[in-house]
Amino acid sequence: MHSLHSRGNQLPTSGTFKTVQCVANPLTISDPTVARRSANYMPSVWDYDFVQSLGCDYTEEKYMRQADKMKDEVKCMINESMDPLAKLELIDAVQRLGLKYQFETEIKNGIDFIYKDSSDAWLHDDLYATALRFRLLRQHGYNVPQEVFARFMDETSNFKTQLYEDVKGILSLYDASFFGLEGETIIDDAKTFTTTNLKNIKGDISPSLARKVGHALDMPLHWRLTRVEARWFIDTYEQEQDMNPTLLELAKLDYNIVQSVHRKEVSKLARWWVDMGLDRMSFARDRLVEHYFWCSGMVFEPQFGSFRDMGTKVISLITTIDDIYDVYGSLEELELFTDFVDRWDINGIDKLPRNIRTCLLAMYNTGNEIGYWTLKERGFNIIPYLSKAWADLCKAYFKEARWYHGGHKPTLEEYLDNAVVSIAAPLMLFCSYSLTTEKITEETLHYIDKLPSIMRCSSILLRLTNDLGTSSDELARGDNLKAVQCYMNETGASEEAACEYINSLVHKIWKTMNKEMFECYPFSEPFLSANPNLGRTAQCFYQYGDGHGVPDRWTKDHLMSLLFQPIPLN
Ligand code: 0FV
Ligand code: MN
Ligand code: MN
Ligand code: MN
Ligand code: MN
Repeated sequence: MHSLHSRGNQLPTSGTFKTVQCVANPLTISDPTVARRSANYMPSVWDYDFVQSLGCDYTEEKYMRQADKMKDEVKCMINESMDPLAKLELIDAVQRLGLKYQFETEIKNGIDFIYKDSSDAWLHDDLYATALRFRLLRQHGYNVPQEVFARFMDETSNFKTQLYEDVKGILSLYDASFFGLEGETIIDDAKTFTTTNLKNIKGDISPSLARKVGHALDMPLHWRLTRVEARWFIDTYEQEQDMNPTLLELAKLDYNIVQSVHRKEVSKLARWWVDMGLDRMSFARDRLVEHYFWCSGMVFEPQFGSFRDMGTKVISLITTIDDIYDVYGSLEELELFTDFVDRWDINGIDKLPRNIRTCLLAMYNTGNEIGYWTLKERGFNIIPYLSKAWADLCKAYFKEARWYHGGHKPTLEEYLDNAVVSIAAPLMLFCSYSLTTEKITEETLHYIDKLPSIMRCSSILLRLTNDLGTSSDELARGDNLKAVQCYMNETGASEEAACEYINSLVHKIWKTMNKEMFECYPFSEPFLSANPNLGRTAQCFYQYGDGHGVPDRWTKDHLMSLLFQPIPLN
């Protein structure tokens, strides 16, 4: 990819980002006496001229026709009658190839059929099949009891020792165990048992199985983003003895078609970002392409481009304004800023220095444009709700700034109460509802404003994984205590033990999220799935550290394959 001007390689390594610097910013004209800090974030990995010039090769008509033809074939394939295990394996492959959204009806019928099928002789003693059935049924809303695994345990309620040989079965149980609910001790045991066993496999296994085990230990299937998994699984599926060539070819073509849609969107957004001049705010993270990844992680399906368009703008402003509160602004400026947002009134903003004023006006204008769009397209003005979500966010930011400046050390509970808001997940989830829903209602907006459990889980997942990935740099730079440090303070635990505890909370919150996905909520897809998907996106960004602040490693690799490199077709 010679045209890809990656600037990643010339950049300093992460150690240098911790330096705190006081820089006099020449653009700040109103108050040159304020000594401003800088987080020294690295510049964008992506060249915006390049991003704006992206073509979208696979949106041509001929590819659509090819895909439609193969889609018909795959529909018939899924509908065919076959033995239950073969059906489950086919559905699993279709989903992992990223094609679930193309075959919702066929998959649902297949799953219903499996659920109603009372003959379970085919499952007898087969851990692999039992766990596969459990995982797929739970994923589709059927609360299969954990006791289906009891027959694989001995009298002492431990998993039987002869299972140790069955790596395929253990791997299947491992992926199933992430669908557990609070209080399900068999599933908890299964997760511990399989994790330990997969990490210590004795004896020979095939290279292909070893690769699958490594992939699952790196991140369980339930926590993976659809598009990231699809890119990996397409390569894996191609190597399988019994793979279906039509299904594989459709998966590749569909991947490229969706990628073309996304390229077009991100290219238009790069123009917006540069036109706004926000790429030149030296104190803030310049992360337009990464912000697009956040939105496409929440909702990837082609028809929801409006959310990705406006959502990326909102996230970009969130990050810029977060950097104002955390690093750039003085407490006095932050108080003024918070008050303007709370009143949603720009009269008097000239009291603020130029850079901060520019960001405030960008946020205000973009917010009003989004409100205009919903009014025009949906007949509903969301500005009162959107401005409240922004005000709640800025108030939470301001509280953290005051904690930092006052040296306040909150308990974990006090911290999290505010931190689920300051991570901006409620604002982004509000956007994903408002920008993907045809019939916006006042009742639902009020309900969303109260942060129902499913949204709270999503927000905590984002907050905790962010804290695990970013807090060491944040504390070195000067910032309020984050989850890890609050817990250390409160309990006297070591940093290692605190991180372990926060990590255990991530597992716990996922169990609640799993339960919430069984509940009835007054909203539908894609908003429903945007909640767990936001958690998954966060886990992808922060898996090995701060992949958002320092995006030149795994985040860059993901973006290369998600946006910039089509899969070669036969
Ligand atoms: C905040 O990073 C930030 F920019 C995030 C989390 C981007 C994604 C946001 C959403 C999907 C809503 P940072 O670690 O600076 O955040 P805190 O809150 O710790 O300052
Ligand atoms: Mn921050
Ligand atoms: Mn912050
Ligand atoms: Mn802060
Ligand atoms: Mn952080």
